[in-house]
Amino acid sequence: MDTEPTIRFSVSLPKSLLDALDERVIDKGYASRSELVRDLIRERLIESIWEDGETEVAGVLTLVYDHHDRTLTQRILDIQHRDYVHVVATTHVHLDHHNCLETIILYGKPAQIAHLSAELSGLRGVRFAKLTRAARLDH
Ligand code: NI
Repeated sequence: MDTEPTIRFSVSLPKSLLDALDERVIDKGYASRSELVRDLIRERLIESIWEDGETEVAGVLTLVYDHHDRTLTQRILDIQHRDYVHVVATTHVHLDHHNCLETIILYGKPAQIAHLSAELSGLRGVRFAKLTRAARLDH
């Protein structure tokens, strides 16, 4: 990675907002305000890339589901095979005798990823589902 110059700039905030920021710096274990602000800006950039809808993005879908429901396992597999162009990788963990945890890394246009993710998340027998939005960042 090439070393880009870091620019300092000042920001005016109401005191209470700055206090809330500092609280978050401490709670989350950040080394400095700058680190936290950089992360917040990147989060917002990723959100705008997703909202824009034109650029390909990545998503990580986490599912926890009932291992004993064999038709569910089959439906999860069928959907991924049908939409294989958007499925980059899958990791399956047998959490215990009853629960499977699966992370599915998805890649494509935001609408495609959101649709596929909603389809998998909405299957009967899925006990937990969460999509983490990610994207390529140049900064
Ligand atoms: Ni399993």
